[in-house]
Amino acid sequence: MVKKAKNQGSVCSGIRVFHCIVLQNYALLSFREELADFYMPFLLTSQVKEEILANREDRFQGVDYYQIDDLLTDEHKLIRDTARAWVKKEVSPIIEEAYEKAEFPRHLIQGLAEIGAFGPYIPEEYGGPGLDQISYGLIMQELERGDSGLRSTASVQSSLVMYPIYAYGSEEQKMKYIPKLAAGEMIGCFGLTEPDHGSNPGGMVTNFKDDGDHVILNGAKMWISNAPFADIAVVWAKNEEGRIHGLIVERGMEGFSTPTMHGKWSLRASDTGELVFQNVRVPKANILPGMSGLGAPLGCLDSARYGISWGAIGAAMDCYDTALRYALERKQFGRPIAGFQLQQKKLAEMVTEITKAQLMVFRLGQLKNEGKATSAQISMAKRNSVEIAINIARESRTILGGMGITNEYPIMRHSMNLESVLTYEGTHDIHLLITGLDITGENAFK
Ligand code: TGC
Ligand code: FAD
Repeated sequence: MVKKAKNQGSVCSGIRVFHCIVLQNYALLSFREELADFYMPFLLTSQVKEEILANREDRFQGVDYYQIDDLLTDEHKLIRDTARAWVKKEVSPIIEEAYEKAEFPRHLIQGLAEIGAFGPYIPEEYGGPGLDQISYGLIMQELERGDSGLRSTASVQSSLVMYPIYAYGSEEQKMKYIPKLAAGEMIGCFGLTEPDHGSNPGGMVTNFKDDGDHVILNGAKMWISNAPFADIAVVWAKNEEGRIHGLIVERGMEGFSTPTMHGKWSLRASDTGELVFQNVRVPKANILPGMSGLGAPLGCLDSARYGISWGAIGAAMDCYDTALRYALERKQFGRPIAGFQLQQKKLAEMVTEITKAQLMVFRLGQLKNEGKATSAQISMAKRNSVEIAINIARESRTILGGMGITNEYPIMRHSMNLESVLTYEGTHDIHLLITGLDITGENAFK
C-alpha cells in the first residue's frame, strides 16, 4: 500500500479513504467516545464500525512538542499515520496476549508488508517501496510504539536480510529473494552472534570449506530473531583463509536446524532461536559476492541501528502518552495526580528527552538521505534513544502506581522489551566505546 505513497490519492482509494480519514481523526481526538457517537450515524459499513470499536482502547496520540511535524513532508505524515492506524487496529488488541504466550503473531506479516515495513528504502525495481530514510524511521517508530518485537521483525527483514542481499548480492540473488521478502512471502533472519562471540563477532568460529560448486558450512549462531520460522538465514562465516563472508542458507538444507530459545522475560512477542549447521552443503551461488570482511555485517548493523534509534522513541512515546493520560485522570487527595509537582517533574523531563531524541534522529535521517551519516553518529543515536526510552518506561511505570505493573497498560511490556533493545545491535557499552573511539582516536575495546 505505502509503495504507492508518492501519489496520496492512490494510497487510500474508495472505502480505504474513508477508513484512513476516520482513523486519523480518531488519533487526533484521542478516540473519545463522544466522537464515536458522533461518527457512528455517518459510517457506511459495519466493518468500519467494528474497526473503530476495536480501536477504542488505544488512545495514543503521538508526541510533537517542537512541531517536528512541520519538518515532515505530506508523504512522511501519510506513511506515519498509516502505520499508526494499522498498529492501533491490528497490533494493540492482540499484543498483550501474544506477549503472555511468548509468540510472535505471525498473522501480522502480511499487514507489515502492506504498510511498507519490509525494506522501506529498497528500490521499487526489487519490489521495495522505494521510500527515504525518514519514512523508514517513522515506520520503525510506529511499530515499536506497538511492540519492540514487531519492530524487530521488520528491522531484521529490512536491514539485516533485504539490505545485505541488495547491497552485496548478485543480480540473480536480488531477483530471487528481495521481491518475496518485501511482500512478506518469505521471512529471513540474520546470523552473526555466536555462543562465545557476541560483542566481538570478529572472533566467530562458524566456517565453511570448499566442496566444488558447494561449500560445507559448520558452526552455530545464537540469539537469532525470527530463526524458528524464517525461510532463509543470512549467515556470516569464515572461509578457509579466515575471511568473513555472507551466505544465504535456506530452510530445508540438510544439516540445518533452528531450535527455539525459551525462557525470555523480554521481547516475548518475538521468536528467538539458534542456527545450527552440521555439514550443511550450501551452493556457491548462495554466497554474497559483493563484500567480505567484518565490515560487511557491520554495514547492515548501521542500517538496523538507525531504525532502532527511531523505534525506541516510539516505545518512549507510548509510555509517556499513557502516563500523562493516567496522571490527568487518576485522582488522589481530591485532585488529579498530574497536579502534584513530583509527577509533573517526571512528565516534563520525559517530554524534554523525547523531544531531544526526536530532533537527533530527524537530523540523522537527513544525513542518511544525503549518504553522509557516519557509523559513529548512528551508534550515538541508537544508544541515546534506547537510554531515554528505558528511563521513561521506568518513570512512567511509577506514575501508574500499582496499575503500572499490569498488562492493562503497555508500560511494563515496553520496559521489559527495552532490556533486549539495550543489548542487541551492539550493547549500550559498545556504542559508548564507539563514540569514545570516534572522538579520541583511542580504541578501548581491546
Ligand atoms: P574493527 O576492526 O573496528 O572493524 C572491522 C572492519 O569493519 C569496519 N567497520 C564497519 N563497517 C561498517 N559499519 C560499521 N558500523 C563498522 N564498524 C567497523 C572497520 O572499518 C573494519 O574494516 P576494515 O576494512 O578495516 O577491515 O572491528 P572490531 O573487531 O574491533 O569490532 C568493533 C566493534 C566492537 C565496534 C564491532 O564488532 C561491534 O559493533 N560489535 C557489536 C556486535 C553487534 O552489534 N552485534 C549485533 C548482532 S545482530 C543483532 O543484534 C540483531 S538484533 C535483532 C533486531 O534488530 O531486532
Ligand atoms: P557479551 O558480548 O558477552 O557482553 C556482556 C557484557 O560485556 C555486556 O555488558 C557488554 O557491554 C560487555 N562488554 C563486552 N565487550 C566489552 C568491551 N570491549 N568493553 C567493555 N564492555 C564490554 N544477534 C544476531 O546475530 N542476530 C539476531 O537476530 C539477534 N537477535 C537478538 C535478539 C535478542 C532478544 C537478543 C537478546 C539478542 C539478539 N542478538 C542477535 C544478539 C545480540 O546482538 C548480542 O546479545 C549482543 O551483541 C551482545 O552479545 P552478548 O549477549 O554475547 O554479550
